[in-house]
Amino acid sequence: RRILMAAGAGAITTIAGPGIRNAYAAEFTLKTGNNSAESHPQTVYMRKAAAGIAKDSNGRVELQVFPNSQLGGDPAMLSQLRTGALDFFTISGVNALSAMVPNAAITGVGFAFKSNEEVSAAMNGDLGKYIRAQVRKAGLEVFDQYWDNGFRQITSGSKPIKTAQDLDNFKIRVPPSALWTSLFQSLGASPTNISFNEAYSALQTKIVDGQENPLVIIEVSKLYEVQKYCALSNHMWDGFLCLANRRSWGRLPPNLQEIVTHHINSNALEQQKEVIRVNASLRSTLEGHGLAFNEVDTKGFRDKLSKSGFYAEWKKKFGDEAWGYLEKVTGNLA
Ligand code: X2X
Repeated sequence: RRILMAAGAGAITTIAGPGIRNAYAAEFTLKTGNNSAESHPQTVYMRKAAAGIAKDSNGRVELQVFPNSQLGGDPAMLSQLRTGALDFFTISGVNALSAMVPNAAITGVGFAFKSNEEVSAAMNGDLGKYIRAQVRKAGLEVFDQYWDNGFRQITSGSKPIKTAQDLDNFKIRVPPSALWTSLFQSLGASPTNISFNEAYSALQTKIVDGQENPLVIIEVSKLYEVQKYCALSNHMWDGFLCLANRRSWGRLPPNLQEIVTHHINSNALEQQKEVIRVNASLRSTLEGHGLAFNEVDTKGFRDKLSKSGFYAEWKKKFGDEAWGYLEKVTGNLA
């Protein structure tokens, strides 16, 4: 390979065909998947990580990025990760992962975090450490830095959502997750679990009236095409964990593990900044696409959650240790 490279890249282009491809393959090929669009910062920065890994490993490691649920919905990608068909997978701990690691969902407690500073303190502190330990106990590897998704907002195709009452019987798509279902049931809505790759068509065919996601996703996945209103509810913060299959990871020698870890974590840090920046700046862009924005009666939402017993129920489910790490950052949530 080195000799051919020295002869010039042109030579390779000329002779490379399907049968010859393997002669130039990396020593380690790793596949990673996600449910985000190509232009979502999650995909953009994962591709940057892949480029850095290829460069610093002198081509020995190739990280192939499959965005946009190309490999299937989140539950399917999680299964592939567990068997090793997929080596890496970035997914929200509140999403399908919570079926396997229930306490990874704790960041999704309604109205827990009030700012990006609180999120960062929690995820870089005891709560993040605790969540990653839970993931490892379940047999998966996880990188230390989280990837940001952002604070979530409710969109609707039928009517603006301003008060908790507006959610009564509102048909809303939520990811496949017990916490998400409980949160919206407690708010009086009628949630349906739908993987993200099927969310757009569920909105388009009006199987559901609405969904909730950060503005970046509403923009890059063009959800504004099938929704009319956006309520700035900030009802939940969400992020992604970069997971790895343990056997795939173990195949890499330590020096290559170090290169991969460095690029995944450093790009996650850049991705966090980018998502915060974009989520904060997209309102006028989305208004330009015809989405009508409104503020919500946050206190009314929170009161409804408290009265329904949501906080008490999930405190019991997550347990005192995990809940303690959360409240250390957020203050009392009951
Ligand atoms: O499924 C969603 O709504 C998404 C893309 O935000 C997550 O992965 C949790």
